[in-house]
Amino acid sequence: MGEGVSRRALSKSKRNPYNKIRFRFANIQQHYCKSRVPTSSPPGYTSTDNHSPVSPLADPAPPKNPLSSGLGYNPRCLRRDLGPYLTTRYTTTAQIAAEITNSKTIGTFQDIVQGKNGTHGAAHFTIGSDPGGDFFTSPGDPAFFLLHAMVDRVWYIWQGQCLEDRTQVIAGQTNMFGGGVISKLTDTINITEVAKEVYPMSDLMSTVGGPFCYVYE
Ligand SMILES: [Cu+2]
Repeated sequence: MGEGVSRRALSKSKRNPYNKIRFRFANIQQHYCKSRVPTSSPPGYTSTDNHSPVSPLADPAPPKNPLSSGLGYNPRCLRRDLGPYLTTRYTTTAQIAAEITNSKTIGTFQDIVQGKNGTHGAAHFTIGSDPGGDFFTSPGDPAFFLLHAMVDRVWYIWQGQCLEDRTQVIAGQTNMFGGGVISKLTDTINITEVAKEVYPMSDLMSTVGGPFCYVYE
């Protein structure tokens, strides 16, 4: 969805189930983009991305970051480029159910969910734009956290098909894109600035074990 889309144009497609969401985001854009650099936010919303880009895909491209690391101060309006193309193909209930029921091992499950036509990537590219479309800085868009809560929920449902066999299992390598060595449950997770605790993977496999205590209903 481009920035110039009017509410009236959006309201025409009444059958589109994404209408509600699109209205919401259109409102956010209209609110925040009145001034070039918003300086305050209504309660509950984050309006700006203050750092990045690192590897932008947005068109038009966001302004270049003053630091090569992408961590320099670079405030600008958050943008989204919502559209139904990917969601109607790759994040439907039927597709998610198939990802769960067709995956007998954690390796297959994560390869499908995170693969080319999987729900994870499709959800990211549905948000897209800036910073959501930047592989390295997509958490700068608050919608990132809703998206990943859904990925967590899908994993939770997959585990629930056989808790004994599917809770303490991981697959893949220690680096992205197959680099590093095979991951083990004794490998530790250290997210430095975000949380000071360091946990072995085995503590993080269950939503009701280790430091967690939540369920999806
Ligand atoms: Cu993601």
